[in-house]
Amino acid sequence: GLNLTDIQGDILIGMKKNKELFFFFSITDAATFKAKLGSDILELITSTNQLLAVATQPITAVNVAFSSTGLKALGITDDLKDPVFEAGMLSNAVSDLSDPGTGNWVPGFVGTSVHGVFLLASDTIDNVNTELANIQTILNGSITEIHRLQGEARPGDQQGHEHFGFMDGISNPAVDGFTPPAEIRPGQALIPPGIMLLGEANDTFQNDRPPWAKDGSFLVFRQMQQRAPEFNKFLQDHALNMPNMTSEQGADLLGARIVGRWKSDAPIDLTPLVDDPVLAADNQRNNNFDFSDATNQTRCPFSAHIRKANPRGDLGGINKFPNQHIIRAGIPYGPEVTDAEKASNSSSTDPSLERGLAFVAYQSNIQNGFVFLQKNWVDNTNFFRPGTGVDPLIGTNSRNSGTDAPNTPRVVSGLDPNNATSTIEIGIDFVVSRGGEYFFSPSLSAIRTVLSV
Ligand code: N7H
Repeated sequence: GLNLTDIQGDILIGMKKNKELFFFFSITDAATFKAKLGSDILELITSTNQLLAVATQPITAVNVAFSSTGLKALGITDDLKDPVFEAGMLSNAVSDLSDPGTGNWVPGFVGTSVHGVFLLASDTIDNVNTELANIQTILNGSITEIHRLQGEARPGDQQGHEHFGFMDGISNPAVDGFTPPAEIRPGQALIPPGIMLLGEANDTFQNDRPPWAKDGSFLVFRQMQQRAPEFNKFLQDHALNMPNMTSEQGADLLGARIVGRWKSDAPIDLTPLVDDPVLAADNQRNNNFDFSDATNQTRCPFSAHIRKANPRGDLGGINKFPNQHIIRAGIPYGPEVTDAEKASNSSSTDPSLERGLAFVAYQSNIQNGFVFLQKNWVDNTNFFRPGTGVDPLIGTNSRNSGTDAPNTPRVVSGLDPNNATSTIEIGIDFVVSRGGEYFFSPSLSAIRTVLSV
């Protein structure tokens, strides 16, 4: 079995708290940092095992991960065998991730000064800030802050939903040797542990990594701004015209077809025309589909976000592409849409009103995981059929891996259930990349025996 006391808690199970702070730092005094990492920080790091039972969960869960420049700052020169991690996100954001450049990036992500990130998760922001202050005191000036992003679950009945209103974070793959067989949900992919953890079974470079890298995982971080008022306005303006549906219902249907799930989480492949909250709440049914209707898109468009990001039966079954899986562990950030934004149908330019998704994805091979999903599927106009278009939800008009010209509206087909070949032009990006970085989330023993010595 896996050594769950040695694997950081966010990777396989997720810290799953209502508040999570991402604190990006630069190491300014490596000797002090290493000494404190081993003597005092290590004992604060939350393992997978600790998160499994409520009784052992700390008040504030703490994880830490390092960028490739961060590992170098600590004097680590071993090759982790992941060129995408090695080069950093700045190198492939345009070529692989369709970012239009770094004009929209948080300044701290531009460059190579982010050495690491602390992930602090708890029930309250006070708890998180107390733990951050504790860590900063321990580290005694050996790091400086580059950027922080305070994630928080949305309030009231929107808890668990992201800023476009959809339930998120439901479909992660089950991991062989970790997920108890009785808890594997019908329709859920079951992947070998090495797709998530370096050095485990089916890791591409299982026998080729430095031994200390075993049971670590690569953490992809992206700050993805969501233009919720613009998204909602688009749905209203392009509400699908269906018999016996109000225009509001037609707008909801369009949203569901763009995502592939209703706001409740019910998959449209199972309930194509009307939301079904009972189905959504049923763990045995809400993931049990494989897009078997591969012809006329009356159930789910080929372009739907969840079909682009995990095509399931389209490519011959949920386990046919075993390397193309990530575990998502993100959380929304930013305030609710204000009345003024609602009234103007546009996102405020006030930085304190920025909202979106603090996107986190784990995998053992960034090229096969996140980059493949983003480049070969999400941003590829011809996936999984010629003319499908890029992902209508998170795709951008500056994409470069498709066949459409950059900076023109993205043309998406299949969204209208009445006419699968008709297309919709989307002239605005609903999601704007504010940048990010690639990190390595090491095992606790790696921190003890290598990173802190
Ligand atoms: Fe997506 N959203 O909240 O609307 N995503 N996603 N994602 N996503 C999913 O299954 C969303 C993004 C995947 O197995 C759901 O948990 C938003 C990126 C994958 O069926 C919803 C953003 C990438 C799945 C969203 C965003 C992915 C998935 C359905 C950005 C990878 C699982 C609920 C702001 C490149 C698919 C759920 C499956 C599901 C949303 C980004 C990938 C609602 C708003 C960048 C693999």
